[in-house]
Amino acid sequence: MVEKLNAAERAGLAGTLPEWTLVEGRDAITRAFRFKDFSEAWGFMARVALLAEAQDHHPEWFNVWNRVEITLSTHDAGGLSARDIRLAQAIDGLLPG
Ligand code: H2B
Repeated sequence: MVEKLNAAERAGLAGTLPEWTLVEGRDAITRAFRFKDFSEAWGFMARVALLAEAQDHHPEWFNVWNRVEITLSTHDAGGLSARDIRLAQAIDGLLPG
């Protein structure tokens, strides 16, 4: 059983994942990414897919050409869990800078 984030963990979200925002109306976080072109966006998605498989935790996502939007939530928990934080941090780690 996966536990949802507690109040203290939620309070820390803005600090640990400043680029991610809470989704209105559901217990999930989201981040939008923009790349040079489709090839760059798809390359990023391929790297995210490998992370997701390694963590056995998978994104909900949307892609149009150079844009990728990723939403993370733990279906097994019915909301945000530490698995989402871990995957979001790993995704952020793929980006330059
Ligand atoms: N991804 C997400 N986002 N939430 C889950 O609850 C989840 C998952 N569960 N990936 C995993 C796979 C589960 O279905 C497998 C059986 O471990």
